[in-house]
Amino acid sequence: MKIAIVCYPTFGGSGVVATELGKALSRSKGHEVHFITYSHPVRLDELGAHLRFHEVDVPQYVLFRYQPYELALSSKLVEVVQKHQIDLLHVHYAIPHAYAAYMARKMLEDMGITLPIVTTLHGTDITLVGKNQLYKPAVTFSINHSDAVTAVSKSLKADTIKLFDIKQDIQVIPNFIDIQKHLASNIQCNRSLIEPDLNKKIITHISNFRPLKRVVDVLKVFQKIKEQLPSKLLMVGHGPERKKAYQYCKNRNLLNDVMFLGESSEIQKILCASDLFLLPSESESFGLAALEAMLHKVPVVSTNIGGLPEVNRHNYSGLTYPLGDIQAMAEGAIKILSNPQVHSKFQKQAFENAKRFDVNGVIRAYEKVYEKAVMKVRQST
Ligand code: GMT
Repeated sequence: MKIAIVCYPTFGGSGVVATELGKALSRSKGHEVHFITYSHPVRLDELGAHLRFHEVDVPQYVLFRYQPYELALSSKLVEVVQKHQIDLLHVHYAIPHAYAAYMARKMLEDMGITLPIVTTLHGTDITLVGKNQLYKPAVTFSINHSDAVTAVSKSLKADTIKLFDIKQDIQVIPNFIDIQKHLASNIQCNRSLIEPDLNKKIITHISNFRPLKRVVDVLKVFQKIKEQLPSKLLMVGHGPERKKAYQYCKNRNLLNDVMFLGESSEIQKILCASDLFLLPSESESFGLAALEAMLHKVPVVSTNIGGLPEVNRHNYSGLTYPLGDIQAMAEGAIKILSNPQVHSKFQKQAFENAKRFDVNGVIRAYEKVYEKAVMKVRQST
């Protein structure tokens, strides 16, 4: 099949999932995959005859206060679909991708070309941005006019049905990791590069530092852990709350124990050296970073919000707590970290839990959705 994937090219979860999905579809199933987005996706580290990238260029006109990205995207979609005889379009994130996809489909219809559209909902396109009254009609319309819709967790599916007037079936297909690729990668884990004192516990947080990630809660939990156990915190990522988090540490003399690493392409090296992962978010449709931590045998202490309990099983892969319960999160983390037997049990269980999300099952599920969408469009023409 020739599949075009539209996504955000950044470090964010939806872009990572879309890129890894495209790579896996091409590598293990022989599909031809075309990524269409405004810059080279960060995780797209291989290109070839079956894996292509098309940049959406938005001409800048001083005449316009806002440059029309959707217009440029839908025009690019039409161009790529025609040129490469694309069979199906898979858009990740409803805003504005599903909307632009619909416009492209309409333009293509005029040229006698039919284009099935699959939309995958990721989270903030529904729970934060999408439910805004300003966008709601466009998001509802785009979801209802897709040929198939998937959501990355049961929780996100329920939120979508609650917040929008949905006349579509929504299939839950979780995010994924690639166990075989991970095992084959054989990472040389050098913990001492991060912390020479091997007695110190390494705690990690990875996010885009948006307010909903509650990075100050991460720091507060860490402070409590540090009172009981020698430890170091790695803050990985960049975003609006980074300055606030840095200032918090500076004011409390924490900068010797907290490292701000920025956005990193060396997540594997960071996670393989980590003892615990913290994710105290106030909203999370899935929590891909937590799953990636589990793949590296890192237990997760998180909130029990949104899709997180579907990913992080309480008392198995880690522990989950109500939003803002700093004391409980710290006590839970200390319980895991202070006893080597308990820690090792959680490490093994975290990895076992990650296996439930292996790429192979997920790829097959997406292929079935694609086949159904193609059939649906064929039958209606
Ligand atoms: O919040 C982020 O980390 C970015 C955001 C995105 O759109 O890339 O992540 C969303 O999609 C990820 C992949 O499906 C999920 O793992 C995240 O939980 C989800 N974020 C939220 O729901 C807040």
